[in-house]
Amino acid sequence: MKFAQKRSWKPLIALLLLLGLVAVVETSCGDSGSDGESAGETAGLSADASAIAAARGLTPADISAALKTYTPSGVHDEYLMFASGGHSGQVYVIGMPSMRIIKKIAVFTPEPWQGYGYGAEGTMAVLEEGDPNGTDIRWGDTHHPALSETAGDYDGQFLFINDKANGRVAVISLKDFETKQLVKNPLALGDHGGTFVTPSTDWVIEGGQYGAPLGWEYASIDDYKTDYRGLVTIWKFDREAGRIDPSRSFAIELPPYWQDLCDSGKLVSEGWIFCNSFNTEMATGGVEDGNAPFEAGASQRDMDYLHVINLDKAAEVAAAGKTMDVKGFPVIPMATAVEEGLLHFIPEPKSPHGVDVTPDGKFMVVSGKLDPHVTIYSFEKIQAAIAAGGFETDDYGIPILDFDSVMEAQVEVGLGPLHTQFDNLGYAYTSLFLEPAVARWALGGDFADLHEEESWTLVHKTPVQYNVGHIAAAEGDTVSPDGRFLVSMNKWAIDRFANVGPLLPQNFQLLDIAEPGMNMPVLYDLPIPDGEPHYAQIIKADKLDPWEVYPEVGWNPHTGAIDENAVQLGEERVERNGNEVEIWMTSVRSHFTPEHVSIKQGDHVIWHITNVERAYDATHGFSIPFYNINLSIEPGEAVTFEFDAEQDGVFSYYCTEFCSALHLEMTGYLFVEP
Ligand code: RUQ
Ligand code: CUA
Repeated sequence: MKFAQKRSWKPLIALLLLLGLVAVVETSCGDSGSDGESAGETAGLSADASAIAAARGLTPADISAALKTYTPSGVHDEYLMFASGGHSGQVYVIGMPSMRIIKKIAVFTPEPWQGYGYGAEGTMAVLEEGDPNGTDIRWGDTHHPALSETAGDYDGQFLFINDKANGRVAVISLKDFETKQLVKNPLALGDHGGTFVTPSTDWVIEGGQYGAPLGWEYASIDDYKTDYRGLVTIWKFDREAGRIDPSRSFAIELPPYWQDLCDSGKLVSEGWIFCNSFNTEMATGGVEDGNAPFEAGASQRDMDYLHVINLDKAAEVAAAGKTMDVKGFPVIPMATAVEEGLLHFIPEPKSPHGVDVTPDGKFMVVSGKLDPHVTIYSFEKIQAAIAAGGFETDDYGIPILDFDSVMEAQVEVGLGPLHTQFDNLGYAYTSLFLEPAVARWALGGDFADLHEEESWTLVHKTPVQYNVGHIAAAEGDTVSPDGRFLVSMNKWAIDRFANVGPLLPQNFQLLDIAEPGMNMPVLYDLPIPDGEPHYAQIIKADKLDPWEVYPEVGWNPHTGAIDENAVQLGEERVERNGNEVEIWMTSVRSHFTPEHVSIKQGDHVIWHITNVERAYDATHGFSIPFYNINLSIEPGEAVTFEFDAEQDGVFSYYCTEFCSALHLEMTGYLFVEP
């Protein structure tokens, strides 16, 4: 009788009809709430459908959620979400609304399926260029993915993501979904507020985090105020090359506050960036020596500082060479930034975390973890305050704008507000870590025309399970968000899934935000078996145009051209030059040529393989035991690896992808004669 009390079934029946689930349509759909009827009878569902719903204990809300997310076999998702893979150092690609995981992109961590970091020269080189001082760092704490933009809209060409733990930024091409570049920040060992792109992707912003001496020198913590610094790094992106160009990049020296997240201005505020900070107390910790722990020391003040940076001006100053050199990298000194008028602070409450610019670029929304409000600043008022001058300054001489003169509004949203996203209905959404919930609130300014609620007011909250960090809405960081769907990226999963031991997955919950007002239900829970994915961006799938196979046979994905050692069918060979042996091999269903390779113990081996297939999905793997070689060679791809044959014996190499009926026969022998 559970279903008898539910609301009208008519919309649901219409949906079921669309899906062909209703075999028998009753002419008189019972009034909702009529006593004594079963769900099926009330709804006019087919006997089959209502029996399934009853057996599984599904409510009408469940069935509606299923209908909104179920994606039949072969039907593609309308959106793709690129989610940070957290400590896995990778990126997840997830279809929406189905919430099916479609791919994992290897970024900072070797990944065997993709043959990333197991011999293939291109991938080894990418990983190595991210190594600080030549030290192998083989993981990352990925935080904030950023899709490339053109005129403030995702353009589907590139993805950037940072590694908080080691202060690195990655560039991924969305032509083949492969990592092309890792950039190690020469100034800092860690970061956080990255990556964020400017509306045309001229610049990729990497904000800092914990104060430290620039260039990772040693300095005593007693000299924190003089020797430790904060930082924001501005990487130049060369779209043509598909790479960050460190030689045209620069950084800005900041006080040793802990810069946190950043966002780029857009439209009216294009050319500006906004980074928040905490620990303006400059607490230095040392709880073991009787000092206040960081958590207390760094949250004493009611206000920290939003950093307002004129990026266009900073780029001019850097180009004019008004920089200091730290480890060969140009840094605009704080004093220069003040002199040039490119850096201002705004007080922001309390223990700030997220800063997000509205789609029209007119407002900056800040959340303080310990303040139940979001605070909204007006870009116009910020400009007026800067023009008016007459500022107070902080200890480092940075001008501070008056809070009241630049604040537009505050909205009380609830406990532990963190991050804000936007939709197409004039609403903003803020994650509430402590409640935990997602709050919908009504924007003001030009957005007021889009909704019926009063500007700058809370509209609704949907509880989420549990402890939400970031949220991501469809096209939510662009100048024209799509609305419709929002994903709550929850850090705790507790009771949502089967017990899998003390280490639990994270929980991504899909929310339906298509309707205005108070209806904002959770539709789906997706467990993410990696800790801890932070942020995601969601792009309309039809904006992507990836290759199905590499453009030509012999393609090197890391140079973006035909490889000089590409091998065509019939050109396979083995050549010896002293104790160096070079092999040119092809792969095609279902054999490698050659199938026998005979060398001597102690030889240096250079091995090229070209997958000459032109068929979609005809990938071959290649593995050699003992030597830690494992490749994935996609159709058209040319790969090279090298090793010293120190171990003698007979080694079966084989294709690791089940590519054909005779895949098991796709093998060969490497003979290493003692
Ligand atoms: S952060 S959960 Cu690393 Cu983006 Cu706020
Ligand atoms: Cu090629 Cu299996």
